[in-house]
Amino acid sequence: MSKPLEGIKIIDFTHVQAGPACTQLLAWFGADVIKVERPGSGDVTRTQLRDIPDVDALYFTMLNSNKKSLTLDTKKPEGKEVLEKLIKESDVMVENFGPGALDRMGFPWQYIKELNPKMILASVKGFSDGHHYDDLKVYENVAQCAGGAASTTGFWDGPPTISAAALGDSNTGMHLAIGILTALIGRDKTGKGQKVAVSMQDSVLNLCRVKLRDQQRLDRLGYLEEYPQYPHGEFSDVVPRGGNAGGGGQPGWVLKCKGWETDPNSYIYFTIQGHAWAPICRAIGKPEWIEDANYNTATARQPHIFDIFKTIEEWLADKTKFEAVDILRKFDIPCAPVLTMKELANDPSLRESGTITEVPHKERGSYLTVGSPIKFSDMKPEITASPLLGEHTDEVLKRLGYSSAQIANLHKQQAV
Ligand code: CAO
Repeated sequence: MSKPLEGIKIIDFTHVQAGPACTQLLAWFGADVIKVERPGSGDVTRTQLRDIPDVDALYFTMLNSNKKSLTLDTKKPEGKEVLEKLIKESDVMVENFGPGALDRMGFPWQYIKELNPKMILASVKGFSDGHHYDDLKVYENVAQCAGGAASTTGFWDGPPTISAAALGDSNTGMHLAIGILTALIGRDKTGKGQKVAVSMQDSVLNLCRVKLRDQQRLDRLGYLEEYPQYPHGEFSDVVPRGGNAGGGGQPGWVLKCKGWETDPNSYIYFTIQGHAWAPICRAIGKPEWIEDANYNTATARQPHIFDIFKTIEEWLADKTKFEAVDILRKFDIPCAPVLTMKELANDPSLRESGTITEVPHKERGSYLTVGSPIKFSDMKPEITASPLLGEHTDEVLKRLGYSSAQIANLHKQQAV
């Protein structure tokens, strides 16, 4: 089956996570993605947090599937020449170097555009161009702090907290992928390429949209009724950390289940959806609360919401998280067990759908990775292994018209 992005040629000049996550997604959907890496070392994640000596680390393999690897020292003249040829024949170039690195290398946007007016240059930086921090190098957690996630995550009596979800890295890569696809559609109409830039700060903030909503509500009202601080605690003039409170109009909390004393993940997330109050009362054996004026509206419940959660926890005390969810699902209550990475890795439904997938690799044997979270009716992306360093160098050079003798010479000149 042909894939929608087949024929789209992408120069993947990315490293670490934000850029590679973007190009990996496009490769799954059929794009021809050539990862350009420094000879000898390649993407730093090849060697970071290795679990097997001398074999590409999972950090690399899980972010670079379905790609080709071309080693090229783009600071040497012969490397620059190859990159120029690639730019002329490609559709997209993706990069996430530190600020100014591409310019210093001799490939500013102006020049790339001259080489190929149809080229789409897609860049990730920590901060957007012109921002007063636009000279900073940025990693995941830095972006979470700069984008508003850290100040609003965690508990009010603890420090700002980082999420394990890659809000700064992979999330920015996903934004960039949307930008690239938009620019490709735009190019079909205008015949012209353009530069697409996404900053990690902006991408985190985009996901913290509801917290900016809350800041404006707080400015106006002085309180936020769905936060645990209401009505008994204090609010300052900034959005506080709300622990595990629900971010929308539905109160919710992480509740203990049977075994929580020894299993740190024996919890469910329980949501009190306003219109589901009667089923909730029936599910937890409190039918008398259905019509009780102290309980039968969201406003009436809010002052003693934590007593309500405590009662639900008492009901949960003799049920595992899985048993609890099996009961609550019959009452249509939005809830889920708190799942561990081990449980997710072995989840038969995720294996079946391809969201967790096992990939054979030339040197590792096989490894687990997260497959495409996007499902199509007419296409199932097949996840193939990440490339070894320089695995496709000769193949790509041949495609660019280099002879065997020229390739051998290039190898000599590029040797580290
Ligand atoms: N051949 C020759 N040189 C190469 C090369 C190649 N194939 N590939 C990269 N380089 C050079 C670059 O030209 C640059 O050199 P100069 O600094 O001398 O101009 C250098 O390698 C890379 O620099 P860098 O600033 O990108 O790398 P770093 O390790 O110092 O910083 C990071 C890493 C991620 C902090 C920085 O790249 C960054 O801020 N990127 C933008 C934000 C981002 O994407 N962060 C997310 C990373 S995922 O957590």
